[in-house]
Amino acid sequence: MVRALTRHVPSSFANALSAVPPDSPIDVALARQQHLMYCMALAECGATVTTLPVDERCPDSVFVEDTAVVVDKQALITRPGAPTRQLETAAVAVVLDAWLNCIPMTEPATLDGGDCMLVGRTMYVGRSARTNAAGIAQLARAFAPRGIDVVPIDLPAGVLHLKCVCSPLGGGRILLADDSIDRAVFRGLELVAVPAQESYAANAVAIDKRVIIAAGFPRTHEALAKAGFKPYPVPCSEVRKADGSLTCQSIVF
Ligand code: CIR
Repeated sequence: MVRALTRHVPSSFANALSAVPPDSPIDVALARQQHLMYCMALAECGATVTTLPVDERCPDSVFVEDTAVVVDKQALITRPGAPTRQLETAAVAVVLDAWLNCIPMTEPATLDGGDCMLVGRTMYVGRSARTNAAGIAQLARAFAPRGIDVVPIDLPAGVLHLKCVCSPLGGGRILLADDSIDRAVFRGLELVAVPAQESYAANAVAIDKRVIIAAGFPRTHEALAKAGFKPYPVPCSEVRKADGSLTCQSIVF
């Protein structure tokens, strides 16, 4: 059984973090519609979806991916790198604890789940403004007993998280934006290339052969279909204004 944990969009999402102020303000009603479509796509792809209630104190809480990293039946509850996001983890830990063995990350470590990409038994982790060396060390320690090899990766300038430019497709395959991370880093993996002008679409949620992608990226859609996947485009204009995309809206395990 595949589970997906998501979280409802608060009204305070209008004040979510963004590196650059968006051209137009976040439309919370539209964000809620798009979130619903995202949850429906997860269900359509075979996941059993659990959606946590709204927490108005946490504008960025829809980006639940950043709060936990799951491998097998174990979850590392993170300390998100943005201090305003550290309140988000408590509710996630409570619900994950029903299904998984949860380990809390401790100070001074910080890490965002968006920096972690599991491929087979390798966990690639971005060294980012959100994920520090102590966070990477605690990640490695948490999952070493499960045979996970942690591989840190330097991110290109201006990239928020590792999975902004790549995401796992299952079975040793990844989606990777051209002109982002050197392909040599992923030697041995099969790459599905996303053209540089569609790099936003390199963040996608794969469940078996089905892949939820951002709507409006025809070349990525075509590349995935050609590689044997079934793409499910969903609109995500509003999360994009807050530097979010697809994987960040769920924890799939
Ligand atoms: C933030 O800056 O933390 C949020 N506005 C966006 C987080 C997106 N998370 C992700 O891609 N994993």
